[in-house]
Amino acid sequence: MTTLRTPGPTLGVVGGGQLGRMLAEAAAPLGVEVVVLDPTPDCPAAPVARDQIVAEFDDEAGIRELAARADVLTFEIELADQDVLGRVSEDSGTPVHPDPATLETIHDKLVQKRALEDAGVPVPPFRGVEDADDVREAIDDYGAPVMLKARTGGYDGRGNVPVESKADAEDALESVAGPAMVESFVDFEREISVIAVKGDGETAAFPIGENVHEDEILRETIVPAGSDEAVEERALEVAEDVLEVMDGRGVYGIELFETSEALRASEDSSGRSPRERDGDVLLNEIAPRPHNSGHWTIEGAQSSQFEQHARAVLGWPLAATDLRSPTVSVNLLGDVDEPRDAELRNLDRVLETPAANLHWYGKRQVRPLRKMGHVTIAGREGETTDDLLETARELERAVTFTSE
Ligand code: AIR
Repeated sequence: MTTLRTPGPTLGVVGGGQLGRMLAEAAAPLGVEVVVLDPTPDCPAAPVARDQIVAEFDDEAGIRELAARADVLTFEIELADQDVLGRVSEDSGTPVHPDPATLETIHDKLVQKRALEDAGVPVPPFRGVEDADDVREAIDDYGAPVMLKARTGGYDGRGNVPVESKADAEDALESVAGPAMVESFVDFEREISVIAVKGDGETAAFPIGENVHEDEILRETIVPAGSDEAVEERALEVAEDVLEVMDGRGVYGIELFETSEALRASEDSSGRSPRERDGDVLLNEIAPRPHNSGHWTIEGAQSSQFEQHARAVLGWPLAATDLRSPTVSVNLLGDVDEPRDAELRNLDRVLETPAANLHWYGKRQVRPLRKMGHVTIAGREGETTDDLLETARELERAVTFTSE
C-alpha cells in the first residue's frame, strides 16, 4: 500500500537541466521531492527542486551524497555514468531506475542498435565504422547519403553528420571525432515518437507525436500525428518491444521513422496486420528518460511524461495517458551566433495569447540552437493541429534572443 508522509519520498536526479526542472515541477503535487546533481551552479532545475548538489555527472562522492538523500535515483541526461551509478546503488541500497545496464546499452548507439535488432525491433541498416574507407564502403552498400553518428556523447543533433558523398567521408569522420557508426539514410514520410512508460508490472504509452526536426534538432511536436491508425498501432507495438529490451522502470522516449512504404502498406487492402509488414516503422533512437518530444503531455494529456516518470521510478501505479485535445509544442532555441546572457525579447505576443503555455528553462546563457524553452498550445473546441501550429509558429518567430 502506498503511504504518503511529509516530507514525501525524494528522487535523486543526475542532471538538473530542463528535464530535471519539469520533473521537479510534476513531482511537487504528488508530494515527491527532488534533489538534483548538476555541475552548473544554480542549474535550471535548482529553483524548483529541494536542493542541488553541485558536482560532475560522474562524480562518485557527489552521487553517493545524492543516494544518501534519495529514496530512488534516476537521471535526466545520458552523460550519467552507468558504472558509478551501479556501484553507488549497490553500496547504498538506493535503487536506480532505469537500470544502469540500460544506460550502458543506450550509451553506445551501435550497441543500442544491435540490442534492438536482436530483439526484433525494426532498425535501418547500420554498421560500425573505423575509418573513412569503412564510410565509403557503407555508401557503396547503402547508397548516398548516409548518416554518420558518434557512438557516444551526442545529443540535440551533436554528433550526427549526414555524409552526402564519398568525398566527404574524411571530413565527416573528423567532425565526429571518436568511435562512429553509419546508418542508411531513411526516406521517411514523417518522424514520429512514442513516449512509453515502464512501471511496476505495467506499461503505458502516450499517443504518438509527429516531430519536425531541422539541423537534427527538434523544432515542433504535433499531436495527433498525421499518421494513419495502422501506423500508430505499429509504432505502439514497436514501443512495447523496445520496453522489453529495457531494464528498469521509467519513461523512455522512442523516436521512429514512418517510412514511405508504411503509407502505401496502410493504403492497400492486403489484409495483413501491421506487424506482418516489414519496414513501415523503423526505430531511430531511444532515450532512457523523458524526452523533448513529450513536453506536449504537460498540457495535452491526462498526465505528463514527467509525472509518469516520477510514478514509475517510485513503483507507483501509472496514470492515464489519453490525449485531452489536439496539441502542438514548439521549441524556443537560441537564435544567436555567439553565446551571450540569455534575455528573451518580445515575449508579449506569447503572454497575450491566452492558450499559449510558456515553459522557460532558466538557462543563464543562450548559445546557438540551445534549447531555452518551449511553448505548448492545447486546442480548444474546433481547433485543428494546423490552426495550433500556425499560432505556435507565429509566437516562436516573434520572440528572439538577439537585440535587433
Ligand atoms: N537533455 C538531456 N538529454 C538531452 C537533452 N536535451 C536535457 C537535460 C539536460 C539538459 O538538456 O535536461 O540536463 C542540458 O541542456 P544544455 O542546454 O545545458 O545542454
